[in-house]
Amino acid sequence: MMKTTSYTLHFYIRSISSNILNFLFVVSSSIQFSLTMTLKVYGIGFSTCTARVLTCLNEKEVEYELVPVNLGVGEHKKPAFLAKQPFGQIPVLEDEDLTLFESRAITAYVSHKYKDNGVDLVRFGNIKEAGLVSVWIEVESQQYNPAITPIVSQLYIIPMRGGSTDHAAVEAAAEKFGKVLDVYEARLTTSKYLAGDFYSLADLTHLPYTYYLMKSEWASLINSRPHVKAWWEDISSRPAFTKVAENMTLAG
Ligand code: GS8
Repeated sequence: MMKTTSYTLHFYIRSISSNILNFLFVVSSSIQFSLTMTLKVYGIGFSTCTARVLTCLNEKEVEYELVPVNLGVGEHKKPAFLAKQPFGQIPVLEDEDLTLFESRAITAYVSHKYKDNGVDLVRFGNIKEAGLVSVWIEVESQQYNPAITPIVSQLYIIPMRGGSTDHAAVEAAAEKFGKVLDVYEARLTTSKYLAGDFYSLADLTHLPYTYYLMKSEWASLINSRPHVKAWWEDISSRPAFTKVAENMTLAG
């Protein structure tokens, strides 16, 4: 009788301790899961290149923490930040032991790492479509961005830093940007989006600078080209971007 009671007690204690162990295992793995899963983006909501990264993370339905970098006090030029981004610019992405900078490279990484989440931004299943996505990502970086940046910079960034807009420079830049947009207009008469009839990283990467341009009188550059205008209205109304745009407060 004594022996049976002792066995039962022993079994009971073992089963409680194994339940506690299971519980602790579940708790510790979920803590570990959340610690390893949360990406950190160092940047600021109003920054165009930060907005590019955040929009991509939203499209891929990936959780992130935005770690503010105080540009006003030059935090991005201090050693702690330079250790992450040697050129002293935002954004930076930290994924566990990996540190990445250059917003377009970050969006490519996120699109590949989270292949099975959200929208397929780089067309994994189709090498030709993937090739066209790469082409238009390059076009943004090599043609569109250099042409639009001087306009946005003159209108918003220089005044934010206490300078004044050089309107002659804006007009000269607008003329050059118009020529780039003529190529876009022709392209967008043949497909709904830049790389084909599907939304991709190629479209996404254009969002932040164009958003600020559209807040200015130079929105007419986009609005006067019907296919570019329709494309803009489509891509800028995606929830992944409208959420980010709420913090893009550089332009009134
Ligand atoms: C450009 C980064 C950049 O210009 C990228 O990440 O795509 N090619 C890089 N960052 C700007 C903010 S962009 O909104 C920046 O950090 N400016 C502050 C500075 O240069 O001092």
